[in-house]
Amino acid sequence: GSGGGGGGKGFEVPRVEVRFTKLFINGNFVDAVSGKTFETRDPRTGEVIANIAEGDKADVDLAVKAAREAFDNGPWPRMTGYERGRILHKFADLIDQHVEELAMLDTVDAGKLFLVGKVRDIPGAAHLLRYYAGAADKIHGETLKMAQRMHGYTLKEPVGVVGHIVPWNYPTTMFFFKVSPALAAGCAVVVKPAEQTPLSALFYAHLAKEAGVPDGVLNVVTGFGPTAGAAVASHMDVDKLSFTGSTEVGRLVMKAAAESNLKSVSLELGGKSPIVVFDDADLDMAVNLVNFATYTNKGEICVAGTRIYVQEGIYDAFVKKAAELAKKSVVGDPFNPRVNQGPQVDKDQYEKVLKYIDIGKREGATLVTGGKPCGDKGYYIEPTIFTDVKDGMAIAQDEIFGPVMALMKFKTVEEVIQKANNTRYGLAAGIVTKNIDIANTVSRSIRAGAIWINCYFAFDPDAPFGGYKMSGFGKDMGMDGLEKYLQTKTVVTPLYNTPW
Ligand code: TXE
Repeated sequence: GSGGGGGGKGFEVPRVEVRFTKLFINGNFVDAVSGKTFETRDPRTGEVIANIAEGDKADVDLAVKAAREAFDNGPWPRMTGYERGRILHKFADLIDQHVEELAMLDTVDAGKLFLVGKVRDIPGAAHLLRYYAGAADKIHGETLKMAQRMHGYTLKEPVGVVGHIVPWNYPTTMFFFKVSPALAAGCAVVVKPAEQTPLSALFYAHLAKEAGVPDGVLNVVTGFGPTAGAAVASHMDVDKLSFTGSTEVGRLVMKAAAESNLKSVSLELGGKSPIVVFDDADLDMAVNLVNFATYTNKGEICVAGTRIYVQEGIYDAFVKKAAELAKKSVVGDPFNPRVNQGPQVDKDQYEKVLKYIDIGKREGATLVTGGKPCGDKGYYIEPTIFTDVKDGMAIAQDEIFGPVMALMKFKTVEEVIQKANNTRYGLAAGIVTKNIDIANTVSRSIRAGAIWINCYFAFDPDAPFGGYKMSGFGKDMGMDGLEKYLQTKTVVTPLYNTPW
C-alpha cells in the first residue's frame, strides 16, 4: 500500500458544498434549542467540514411531538398504501437525481470511496426504497380459522412513532435500511444519525419533503449518542427503537427502553465473522473473496470477514497470495478512482485499529504485511494480515472494525465448525468450497444470520439481514424488515346464522 494521498495525482478533488446543517423537525430545518453546534470532520485531513446543529433532549422532545402528531392525526398512516408507495417512489427518483452530490457528502464525512458510493451505496438506497414502496400496498393480515363460531381476522397496523439510531460506517445505507420499511408501513420516524456522519441524512430529509412526505413523518435530529441518542431510546412516546451500532451501546438502549415505556427494540450490533476456505477451493478466487470481505470500506463493516480459516492443504499458498494482494492495495484519497482504500472514519477508530494491531503483535501473532499508519495526514492504515492467530486472542475475538485480517489453519470440517462458532457474535459467515455436501453441512452448523457460499456481502433488498447471538436481533431488509414496523391486531365477532 502506498501512503495517504497515494495512487498518484491526475484526479480532481471536488469542492463539496454542504447545504443542510440544521435539525429537520416537522418539515423545517431549525437550530437546536440550545443554539449549540458541533463540528463534523473530514477523515482525509482531520479538518472541519461544517458545523452542525447539536440536538439534545429538548430537540428530541420536539421531534417526537411532531412525529406523534403526524402519526396520531396526520394523513400518512391513513392514506392508502398505494399513495404512500407513490410518494416513496418519488423520493427514490429524487435520490437518483442527486447521486453525485450525495456520494460526495458520504465521502468527505466518512472517508468512503466516491465511485463506490456513486454506483453502489446511493443507487442501492434508492433501490431499497423502491422495494418497500412496492410493498406498501401489499400489507395485509389473515382470516383466522377459529375453533368457535367466530369470525376472526388480523390487521397489520403500523407500530407508531419509531426511533432510528444509526452508525457512521454506511451513512446512506443504514439510513434507508431503517427508514424505508418504517415509512412504507405508515410509521412516523425520528432519526439520530451518527455524530461522525450527519451530512447525507439531512439531505435525505430535504428530498423526502420535496417528494411529498408530510411534515412530521420524517424528522432528523443530529447530535451525540449519550445526549440525543439516549433521549430517543428513553422517550415515553417512541413506540419502537431500531438501533445499529456497538454491542455496548445496544445494551444501553435496550436498558433505556426497558426502563421507560418498554418500547420494542431491534438491534444490529457488532460481528467477527468467519470465512472458511476448504482445500478444494480455487485459490485465486478464494484469496480475492477474502481480500474483498476483509478490506471493503476499510474494514468498517459489521459483517466484514475477519477470522479466516484456511484448510491445511492450501494454507501456505493462501497466505503468500493474500499478502501479495494486500500489498497491491492503493490506500489514499477516496476521490481518486485508482484508490481502493480510504481513511478510517475518525481519530478514535483509527487509534482503536492501531491499538489492536499492537495487541496482536504482543499476543504473539505473526504480522505478515501492513500494520502501520500511512500518509502524512488523515486516518489511513495499511491493509494488515496476521497469521499464527489463536482462537483465544483478542484479535480473533474482538471486533476491530478496520483493515485487519486474522488467518488460521484447520484440518477437518468438524474442527472448523467448532472454531467458527467460537465467538460471542453471529452476524455472518463465508464458505469457500466446490463440495456441495461440505457447503450444506457448514452453512447449517454455523450460528449466524447470513451465510455466503462462494460469495460475500451478498446483500439484496429481498434478503433479510440481521444477527444471531450478541450480534443482536430483528432483521433489516426483506419482508422481515417490514414486519418489525407492523403490529398485529386480532379482530373477532360472533357468527350466528351463517351456514359455516
Ligand atoms: O459506536 P456507537 P462507535 C462498532 C465498531 C466500532 C465500535 C464503536 O466495532 O469500532 O462499535 O463505534 C449512538 N444512547 N460499530 O462508538 O457509539 C451514536 O451516536 C443512544 C459496529 O461509533 O454504538 C451513533 O449514532 N445512542 C456498527 C450510534 O449510537 C447512542 C457500526 C452508533 O455508535 C449512545 C458502528 C447512547 N448512550 C460501530 N451512545 C455496526 N453494527 O455496523 C452512542 N449512541
